[in-house]
Amino acid sequence: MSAQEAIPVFTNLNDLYGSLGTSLNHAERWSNLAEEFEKRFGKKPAYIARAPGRVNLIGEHIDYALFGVLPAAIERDILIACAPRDVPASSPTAETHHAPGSVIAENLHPKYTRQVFAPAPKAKPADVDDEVHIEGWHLDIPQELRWENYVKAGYYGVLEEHFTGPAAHPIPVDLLVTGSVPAGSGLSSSAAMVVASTLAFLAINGKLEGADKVAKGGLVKMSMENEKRVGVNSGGMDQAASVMSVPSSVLYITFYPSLTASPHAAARQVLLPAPHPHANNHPGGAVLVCAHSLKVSDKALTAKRGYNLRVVETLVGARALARTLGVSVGPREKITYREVVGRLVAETDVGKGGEGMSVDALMEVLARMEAAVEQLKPPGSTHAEFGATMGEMVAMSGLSAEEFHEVYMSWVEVDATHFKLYKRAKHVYSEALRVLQFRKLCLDTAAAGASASADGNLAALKQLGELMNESQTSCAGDFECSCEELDQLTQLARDAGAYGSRLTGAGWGGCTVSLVPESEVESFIKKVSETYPPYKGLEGDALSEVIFATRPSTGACGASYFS
Ligand code: NG1
Repeated sequence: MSAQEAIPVFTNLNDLYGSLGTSLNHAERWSNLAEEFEKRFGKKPAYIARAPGRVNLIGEHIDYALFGVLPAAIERDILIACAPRDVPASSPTAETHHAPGSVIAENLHPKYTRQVFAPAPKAKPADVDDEVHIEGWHLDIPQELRWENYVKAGYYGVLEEHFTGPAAHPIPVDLLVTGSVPAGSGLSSSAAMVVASTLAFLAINGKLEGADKVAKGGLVKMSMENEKRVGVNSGGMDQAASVMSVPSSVLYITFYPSLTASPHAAARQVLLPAPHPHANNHPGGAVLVCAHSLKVSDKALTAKRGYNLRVVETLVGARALARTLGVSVGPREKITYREVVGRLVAETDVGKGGEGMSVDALMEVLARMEAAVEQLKPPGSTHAEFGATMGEMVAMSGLSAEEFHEVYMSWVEVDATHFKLYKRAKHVYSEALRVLQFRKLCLDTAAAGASASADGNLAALKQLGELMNESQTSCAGDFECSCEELDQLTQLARDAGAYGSRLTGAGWGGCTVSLVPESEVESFIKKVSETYPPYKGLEGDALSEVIFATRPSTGACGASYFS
């Protein structure tokens, strides 16, 4: 894929979802959204922005250490129907919904109420003469969790990037949101919301056309920045997967030395994601099954002790490790674990548009890191479990307390007395290696033509499953981002016949992903639903809401109105 590619616009659902069967499942949602929009706003939507959630096969909590990951977009998505609102010239602009760039945002889900808001231009600096020069925008995004925060987060970036300077007036917008990605499930509903919102505001303001149009790479970058406005210092995997994915393919995303996302054809050949759980045209393939633990994990609310704390532990650990390995780090630089190994082996062409070291070289140096991270263990074994105190961590960083707080603590809030640098590093390096082993297994198996031989394919699938299981163990033990429910559900999935099963996404609740023999999907789902206690009593649609086979889908796109 190229970051320069334009965001596609579809005019029919078959092209969008890649198959007739799948598009039929979605057709009703789309037409219902368009009809409701017309009912509520008195006009047809001019554009429908779509952004999918994603499932991550392997590579958890390593995107912000700049290591590659292997996610795929899922069919479940967020849709935002929108249209410009005509504001009569004579209308009083004191009314919020008549102000420039004002938004009326509605949600098809009745629990999310209608919101009306308008961005306020920031005062122009005293030395700028221009009467209409806009320096920046203010859009109130409260700390508390509110659905429209995600809409505002997407809008904010569009305002800041495209509507500053002279006479920059965003147009008033009406929008209606609907979504099928379960919230707090680790399937990236938040990233899908932010990508869809960013896309909707770009489209409605004409920023997806012309010579300066925002392309896929630009949308990923804007969405990553925008998501930071709603609470977490996200690593970029979700936004990249939501924007760059192509149907029926796992995506290999790298973040260093630059963002690249390549559809992983070999993974497709080996895993053979099925268009439909009943499809049996490829014996020996496997399907991804997502299962919700029904423990809701709210990353934004628990960020101080969860996600953001892990980001800090991971970044400080990288600096501390660099020091013990004699790798140079700038005084205020937030070096990442990926950069540490790059400098360790004197990676040369980085920063000059080069691709950095080869995958083989990276695998080789990652294998050496298992021993190297031992140096991050604070003295004393109990200590190793509990981690370093703030004082010890500052000392390990080699910075003064003041510098340390400025570089590592000023941009994020954390709530902890001990920081487990060793355990987090152990997870990050081993997980980064597992991603590359997973990728290599797919490539080797496909190259050997083993996907045609049942034995070869089965052996590969078992090994892929084993890597997923190891990832779960590492997430639970070293990164401590699993929970009882996820541990139980992944075990039950293996007992029910999955090759491998692990949490997907940030963890602490949310979904698992299991690699399941294609021919056994139905019996697998049945067994898990009978043995996982929170699924007791669920059947029909209620059951398929929480456990479902999924097929990698296309990335973010727009659609003109469908009848
Ligand atoms: P979830 O919580 O599943 O959307 C989060 C981060 C990812 C990545 C994973 C862990 C956001 C938007 N996403 O995913 O970037 O770090 O955790 O692998 O914060």
